[in-house]
Formats: sequence, C-alpha cells, structure tokens
Amino acid sequence: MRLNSAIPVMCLGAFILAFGANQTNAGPDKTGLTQRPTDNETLIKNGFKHTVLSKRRRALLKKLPNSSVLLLAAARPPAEDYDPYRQFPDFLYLTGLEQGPCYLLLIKNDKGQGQDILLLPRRDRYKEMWEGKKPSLNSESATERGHSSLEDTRKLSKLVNAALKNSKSFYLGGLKKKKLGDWDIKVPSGVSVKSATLAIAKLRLVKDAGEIALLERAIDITAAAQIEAMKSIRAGQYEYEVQACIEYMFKRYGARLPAFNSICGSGPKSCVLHYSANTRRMKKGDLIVADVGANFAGYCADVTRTFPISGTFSPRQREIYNIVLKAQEAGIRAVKPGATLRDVHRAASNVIRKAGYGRYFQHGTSHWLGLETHDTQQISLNTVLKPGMVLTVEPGIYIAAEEIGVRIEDDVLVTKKGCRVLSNGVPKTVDEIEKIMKNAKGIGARKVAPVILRGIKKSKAEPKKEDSEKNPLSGPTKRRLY
Ligand SMILES: [Mn+2]
Repeated sequence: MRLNSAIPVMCLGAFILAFGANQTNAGPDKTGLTQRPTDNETLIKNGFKHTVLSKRRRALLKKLPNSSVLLLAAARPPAEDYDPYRQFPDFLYLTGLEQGPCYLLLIKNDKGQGQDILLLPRRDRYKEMWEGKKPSLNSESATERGHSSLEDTRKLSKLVNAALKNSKSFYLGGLKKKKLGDWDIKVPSGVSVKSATLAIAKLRLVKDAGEIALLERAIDITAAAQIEAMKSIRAGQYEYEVQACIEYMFKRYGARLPAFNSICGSGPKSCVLHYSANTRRMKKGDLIVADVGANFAGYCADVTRTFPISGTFSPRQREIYNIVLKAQEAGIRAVKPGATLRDVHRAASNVIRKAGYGRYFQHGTSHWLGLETHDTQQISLNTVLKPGMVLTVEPGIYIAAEEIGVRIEDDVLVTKKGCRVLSNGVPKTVDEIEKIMKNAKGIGARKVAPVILRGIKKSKAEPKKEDSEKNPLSGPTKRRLY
C-alpha cells in the first residue's frame, strides 16, 4: 500500500476461477487451483512446523551476545473477547501461537549456552466456555514444541529477574521498558535495555520455503479476488461493493482477513494514495485503483490493479496506464541479488520522469512483504537484495486535475538469478484487462433476490439513469442489488 515511506498496494493473483451455478463440477484451472483449495491446512501446518519455529529461535539466540536476556510478549487479548485479536508478527514468527498473554524468554549465559522458555497460562475452564480451547500449560509439551521448558505466565517476573542478575543486556519486544514495573520486572543497574525488533526483522527478511508457500497462497487468493472484481464492476455500484466482492473472495478461499484496509478508489479518489473510505458511487468513464491483499495465516499479499469501470480504457487513460506499466516492468527487471530497493525505484521512476510525469509519481516503488504488509519498517531501503526476500514493485501516476490515478503493483520474490513475480496471474496489460472484463458477469454483478428496505421512497434524489447502467431502484420499497 505505501510507496517508499511505503505505499501499500494490494495485488491480485491471477487465476480464473470456475465459479457459478453451472460450474459446480469445474476442475482445476490453469493455475491448478480448484474451486476451493483443499490443502490450506497442510500449507499452514508446514509453514508453522515446530521444528521450523525452533530453528528460528535458535538463530535468534545465536545472534544475541553472551550474558543476555530476550523477552518477547504476545499481543494482549482485547478488552472484550468479541473484539478482533491480532498476534504480534514477531511472536507468531517465533512461536506460531495466536493468543495472549504468553511470553517467550530466551536466555544466553556467559558461556554462550541458551535457554528457550515459553510461558503459557494455565487452562481456564471458565474462559474455555466463552472462547473455546486454546493451547495452555496443561495441553502443551515442551519437547513437541522444541522449547527447553514451558512455564506458567505467573512466574514471569521471578524467571526474568533471576536471569537479569547474571546478564549485561536485556532485549525487549512487544512490551515497553517503562511498563516493566507492571510486570514486577526490575532491571539491575548495569544491564542495558534494548529493542529486540531489529534482530527479529532481519531474520524475517529472508523467507523459508514454508513461508513462501503461505505468501503464494495469500497472493493467489488476492489474484482471484482482483479478477472477480474486474468481472463484477459496474457503473452505479459503490466502491464498497467492489471491496465486498474482493473480501468475499478472500474468505471464500480461506483468507480470514484482509492484510490492510482495502483501497478501492475510483474517479478522483484514484489519486488518493491510501484512500480507504470506499464510499463513492462509480461512474462510466472512471478508473478504479484496487489496492488489496489477503492475509492468509498471517502472511500478507499486496497487489494493485487499475481498471476502467466501463471495461474499456479511454485513449488518455490508456496512455498513462502504459507509462506506469513500462515503469513497473523496468522496476521488476531491476530486482536481483545485489541490487537494492533504491535501484528498483530508480529504474521505475526514470521511465515516468522521461515520459514527463515525474511530479505525478509521489511515492516510493517498493516495500518488503511478509507477515506484515510493510515487513518491516525496521529494514533499510539500502539493504542488498538476497534470494528469499519478497518485495512489492508499485509505481504510479496520479493526475488529480484529470481524475486519472494509475498504480500497478506486483509481489516479487528475489531468486538466485533474478526474481519471480508471484502475482503474475492477474491480468496486467490493457488488452488483457479489457478482454477479461468484456461481457463478464462476476459474482458482484449478479442479481440477488429483491429485498425490502424500509424507508426508501422514490424521490428526486433517485440517481439519474446516465449514472448507472441499470436503475438500482426497481420500485418504491425495493432495491435490486447487483
Ligand atoms: Mn504495497
């Protein structure tokens, strides 16, 4: 979504989904995905294998200096259990747990020997009644999870205070130094308190095979959603209907959440970089920037496509679109081991500048991608690219006076020889987009049974016919939903 300062943009994966009443027997499409993936659980299990998680913690311990302690807290549960819970990405990366309160305590003594302790709450039958069973001290095994030991969260201060007595450095993540008193943790003088986040961010930067598989699934689901949006969009719809179509597809394919607020900006809103109100009614002739991404098991896709509401680009829209596309292709060509995000940005922005639109490209071209949409802000843009890193390439041109905003974003994996575009299944050229939109009737363009909405009366406020292909009001009390 963000450029440079990080423009998050979401991209769609490209696959054509067999979808619809007459397609219940549809087989795999060309990307190999059937109507519903049956291997989501396997992918998640492989991505969060205990042996893999334990290896990550060992790598982190190795990076710590001798005589140090690292304490990482899980995200606290929300004040009300019906509010959403999102685990801190660092904690998820190292433990695979999606709950709090829990703590990870890594201790490295003066001889370089390490301890890897997980603190879990005891089983709480009352909470189970409301929230269901969750991993607890009673249900888990240290050996199975690959920890030196499991401890009760109530022992946190005792364990940390004892470890700090023999240490020189105290690394913290997920909780603040000034809050340590709340946990009865006393830092002895002579122990320096530091942040653990940079060391963990550096580990997270290079993805292993399980992580790449999870990212690919998030991206493929996003691709399906982008394609469905292209097939569904109509003049007269609101932007939030496009968003609904996209997010329905996320859930339909197993991604529980969007990775970030979906950006569906049409007409003048196509020029608002992080627009997420999505409340405008779309008109024939508008472009829409759909910058969206599914979060699959914690891993974030981020794919942007720009397409015309009517299904056909105007000559001017096509002209601007093709400059952005050329810039994006130049940016992708610059992704290879040894280069940096600055090189990628230079390659993309040179194309836009030479075309005379330099001042209309106001954001950076890339950000890292993984367990966060910006994965993470800790990692410098000067970092030298290595195989296994994943980044976005997303130049844009935004001409507010003409209501033309175009952004194209793909998710790219650095490989030994160069790179692989993970989101290349989503149509990207003008011809490909116009072809997929032609005569298409996606899930969001289908009629549903008329519903009774109280309070709606035919009035002068009724939209004029030219605003929409079809009049959405079929009577004084009935609104036909597309
Ligand atoms: Mn992005």
